[in-house]
Amino acid sequence: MKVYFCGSIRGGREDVVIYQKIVKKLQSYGSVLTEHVSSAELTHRGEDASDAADRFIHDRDVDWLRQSDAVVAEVTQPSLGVGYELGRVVDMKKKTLCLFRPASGRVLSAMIRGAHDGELFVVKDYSEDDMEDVVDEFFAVMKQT
Ligand code: 6K6
Repeated sequence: MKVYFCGSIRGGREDVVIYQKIVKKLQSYGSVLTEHVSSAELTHRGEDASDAADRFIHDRDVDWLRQSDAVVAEVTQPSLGVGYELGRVVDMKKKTLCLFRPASGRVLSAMIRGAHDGELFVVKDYSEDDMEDVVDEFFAVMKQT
């Protein structure tokens, strides 16, 4: 199983410790194509920006999205890149889980919350304490379908 994990990079790295915990959990289900998203060394600058490097990242990541069997996104920290990836995966009809922490005090974009269909695209409120249970439930349901 190939899992694509989405998390904010240039949108801000405040939640990187949570990304690490999610990626570790996802690795118990398969290979995580985007493990680097949880790297503590990667800053909000997302390495030095250049048009060529950004094109490479975009093309490689869209390719990985196509290859993935499931997509899991942490959507609490708003990120244009994560929003873009989610728009693309809706079109690709991939099984997708969006994880949002209401305790952050933020309100999730209607374009993500409103895309929830309970089957292919699932949006779940969670806390750090129940993250593992929410991920387990997602993959348990996925195996049944
Ligand atoms: C170089 C070496 C490691 O990372 C870099 C540069 N940046 C990116 N590398 C890989 N994926 C990226 C990079 N920048 C954005 N993404 C993708 O967009 C990831 O899959 C994230 O889920 C998402 C983050 O978007 P922003 O807008 O918050 O950066």
